[in-house]
Amino acid sequence: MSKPVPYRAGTIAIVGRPNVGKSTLLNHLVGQKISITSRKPQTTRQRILGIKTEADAQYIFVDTPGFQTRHASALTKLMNQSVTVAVSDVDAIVHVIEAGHWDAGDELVAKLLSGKIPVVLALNKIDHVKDKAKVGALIQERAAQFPYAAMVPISAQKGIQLKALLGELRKLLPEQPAIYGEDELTDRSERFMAAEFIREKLFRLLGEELPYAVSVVIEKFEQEGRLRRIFAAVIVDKPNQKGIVLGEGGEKMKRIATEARLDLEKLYGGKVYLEVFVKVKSGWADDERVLRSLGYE
Ligand SMILES: Nc1nc2c(ncn2[C@@H]2O[C@H](COP(=O)(O)OP(=O)(O)OP(=O)(O)O)[C@@H](O)[C@H]2O)c(=O)[nH]1
Ligand SMILES: [Mg+2]
Repeated sequence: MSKPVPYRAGTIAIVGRPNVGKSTLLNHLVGQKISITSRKPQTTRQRILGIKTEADAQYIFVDTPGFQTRHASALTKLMNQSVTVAVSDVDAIVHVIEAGHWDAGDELVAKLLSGKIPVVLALNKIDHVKDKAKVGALIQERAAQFPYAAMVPISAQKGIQLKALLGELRKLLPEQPAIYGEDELTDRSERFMAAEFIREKLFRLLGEELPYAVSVVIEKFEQEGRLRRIFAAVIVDKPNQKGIVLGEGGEKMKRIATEARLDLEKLYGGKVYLEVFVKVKSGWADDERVLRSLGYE
């Protein structure tokens, strides 16, 4: 008779330099959009859990901000700190890099990994790589540098080889019962998700620099049956940025709010009434006290 498969559950930190596809990976693994993504680096600012429960295992993924050296501010300091904390207290780590590419940013992340917690190297965006030999060469090079538990080329966006990645991760989780309920997808509140989804639209719809000068606070969140009524403030750094966020005749803000509302309705499974204002708070990203009041940990 074959032995029953033991149940495994544990926490896995997803780390890497900015923009390698960590949040895209978390969303695909969990099967639901939880963590915001954009083509701009430093989209994720705070740690967020994404929980995947299967018949034989529960994977508790921790998405983290991209570990970085640029834009030194109190905000980036807190972002880097959250990565350092995340990698110290988990059962396994996925280090995400771009397939066929290794640079100083990746090296900096590798230095955070002590060797005590097993690391799986995920070589992401393979759909984007023309020269597959480069991926093989990098795998050999990395294997000589660090005792990875596994190395898996993947595409987070196209869902390529994610089963193989999960298989490797399962082996690294302790045998224990599930920690979260079957229907739980994240540890974050609906309020937090609302602020994040609005921030995603700001990242996607504003120019190159402005997204880094904005933050979002939920001022009121009410629920009446299946309707959520949300009042949010977009915090900008300088008075002239207010007009840019609003756009001509408020058009830009209208689009930001509409796109955020549609995403939130999908996430909550109910109607959303969303009102978004813009407020000026100078130097918010440089002041740790202001950051804490805005909800940054
Ligand atoms: N071609 C391709 N693009 C991808 C893949 N995975 C992610 N991307 C893109 O890479 C960009 C960054 O993705 P994110 O998931 O926001 O990256 P991140 O690592 O979370 O970034 P930060 O939170 O800023 O550190 C987005 O434009 C994604 O669509 C992939 O497998 N293939
Ligand atoms: Mg991210």
